[in-house]
Amino acid sequence: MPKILDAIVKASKSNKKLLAVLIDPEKFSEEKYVAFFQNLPESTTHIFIGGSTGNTNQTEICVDFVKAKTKLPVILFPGDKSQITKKADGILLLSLLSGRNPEYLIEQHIKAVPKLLNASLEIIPTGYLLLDGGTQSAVAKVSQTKPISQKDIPLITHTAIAGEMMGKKLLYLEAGSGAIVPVSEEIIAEVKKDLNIPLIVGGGIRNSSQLQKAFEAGADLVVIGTAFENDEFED
Ligand code: 1GP
Repeated sequence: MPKILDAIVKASKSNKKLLAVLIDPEKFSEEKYVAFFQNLPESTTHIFIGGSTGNTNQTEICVDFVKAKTKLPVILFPGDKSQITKKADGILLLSLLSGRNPEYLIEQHIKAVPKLLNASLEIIPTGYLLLDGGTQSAVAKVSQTKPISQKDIPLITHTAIAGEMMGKKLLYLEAGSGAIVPVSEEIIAEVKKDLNIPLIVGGGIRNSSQLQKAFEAGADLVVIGTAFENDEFED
């Protein structure tokens, strides 16, 4: 039973908004994250763990710590297969549909199979679109792909719908960690119009007004990393 996905789909259908806090295992340390968990917003529904670089060991230390601190679902959001650990509850199996690098469209997935086979991790096929967030993102650098311009709304919407038609269960619009310009409300609304799977939005969201606007435009789940990591989120 795909419990995590079912809950996200249900929430999306009943317009209950979800908030994932993202932890980058490379930046994780126990001292820093004790306070982080004390300050976690009450509205947090998921913990995502992952980054563009980083390895299994760092990810496992981070997952163990997080699981001891919270009962929220812990979902891997891996930059590559080395960040996969069975200790989490689920994994967003990301296909970087905005790019044309086979490594992130299929190669990493093939290499991940030995780790994923027989693991109790819930695997959630996710279409992942990198949009231009106004600065070079770690995703663009590591994946060696170009983000889609936020002006090219037809390309963004068609790529998102193609992802759904290919069987992805979630669609993630990413402006890149630390983006200067988050995904625009116009794009969120346009993508949401014809999409029948839950929509995730992340990158560069630093305050509750931006968070609210993303939800109102149609995001079902918003991901926030940097602002919480640096304790800079403004209410
Ligand atoms: C990055 O979308 C996430 O993959 C979160 O971005 O770190 O800018 O919040 P931020």
